[in-house]
Amino acid sequence: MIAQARHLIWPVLKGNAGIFMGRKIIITCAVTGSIHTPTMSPFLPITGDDIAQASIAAAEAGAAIIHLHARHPETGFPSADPNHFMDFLPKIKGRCDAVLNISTGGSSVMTLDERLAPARAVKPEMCSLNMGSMNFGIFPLKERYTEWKHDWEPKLLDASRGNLFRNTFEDIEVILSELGKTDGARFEFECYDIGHIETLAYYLNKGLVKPPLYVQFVLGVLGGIGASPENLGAMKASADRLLGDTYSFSVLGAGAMQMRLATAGAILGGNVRVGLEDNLTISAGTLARSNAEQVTKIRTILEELGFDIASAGECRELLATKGSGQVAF
Ligand code: KMH
Ligand code: ZN
Repeated sequence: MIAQARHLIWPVLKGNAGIFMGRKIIITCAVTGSIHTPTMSPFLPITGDDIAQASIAAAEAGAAIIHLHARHPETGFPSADPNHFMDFLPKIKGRCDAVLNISTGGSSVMTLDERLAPARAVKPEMCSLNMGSMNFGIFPLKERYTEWKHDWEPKLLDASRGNLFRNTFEDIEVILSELGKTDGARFEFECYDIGHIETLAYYLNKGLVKPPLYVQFVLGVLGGIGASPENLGAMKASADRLLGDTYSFSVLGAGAMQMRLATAGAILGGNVRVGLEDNLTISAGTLARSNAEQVTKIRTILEELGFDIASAGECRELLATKGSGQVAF
C-alpha cells in the first residue's frame, strides 16, 4: 500500500523538483523609488548617505540587486540629477558587491532625457526598462494623510491623475540602443500588464533584446495589472508562451501584497523584488524600519521553504552582466 502511494507521489515531486533544486533565487531590493514621500515613513531613505546605508544593509541581508532612484537631499523630491546618484553609488560599490541597477523610470514628472541622465552618466551593469506607456496612479495614497512634511508631496501624488508614465516604442528603442547596445547594460524589463510582455517579445523577435532576459512582473500599480495570484499566473503563462526559455522572471507586488506575491513568484519558479520603493510596511499596519528588514523577511520565508538565495556573483552569471569593473563610478 505504502509502496503504491510512493509510486503515485514520487513522479509529482520529481516533476516539480526543478523549481527547487539547483536554482538560486535573486532578491532585488528597491530602496527608495519615487512613489512614496517623506511624510509616509520616517524610514524612507532620502539623502545620499541614507540611500547608501540602506543599500549596503539590504545587500548584507541577502539582496543581490539594488534598484536605485535618487532624491533631493533637503526635500526628498525625486531627483534625476546624476550628482545625486554619485552621492551614493561609489559608497555602495565600495562597501558591497551587489549589482547596482539604475532606474530609467525616474518619476512620471520627469522628461525622458531627465530620466536617462543618471544611467547615461554612470553606465551601470543594469538599468530598468519600462515596457509601455500607462496611467500610473499614486493619487489614492493622498487620502491616507492630512498633514504633510513638504508642500510638494500632495501635489506630486495629485499629478498622477493627469500625467502619463510615458514609455513609447521610440523611448524604449533609445534605451535599448544607447544604454544596452552601446554601454552594455543588462535590463530589468518592467512589465505592468500582458501587453508589455507582448512588446518585449516583439523586440526579442527583432533581435533588439538579447537573452537571458530578466523580466519584472509588476502587479498592483493602479493603471496596471492588479495584485492577485491569478494575474501572476496569467503573466507567467503569457511570458512562457511568448518568451519561451529566453527569460527568467521576478515578482514585484506593489503595496500590501508584496511578500505574498513574491513568495508565490518563487514557488512558480521566479525571483523576488522587495523594498520601500513599492511597500512601506513589514506586516499589515506596521511600517518596515528598514529595507534590510524586508529583505530579511523574504529571505527567511524562502529559506524556510527550501530555496537557496543567489549571491551577487551568481546573479551576475545568471543575468550576464558586464561586471562591476565596467561601470563609470
Ligand atoms: N516602482 C515600480 C512599480 C523604474 O524605476 O523604472 C516602478 C519602477 C520603475 O521601478
Ligand atoms: Zn524604480
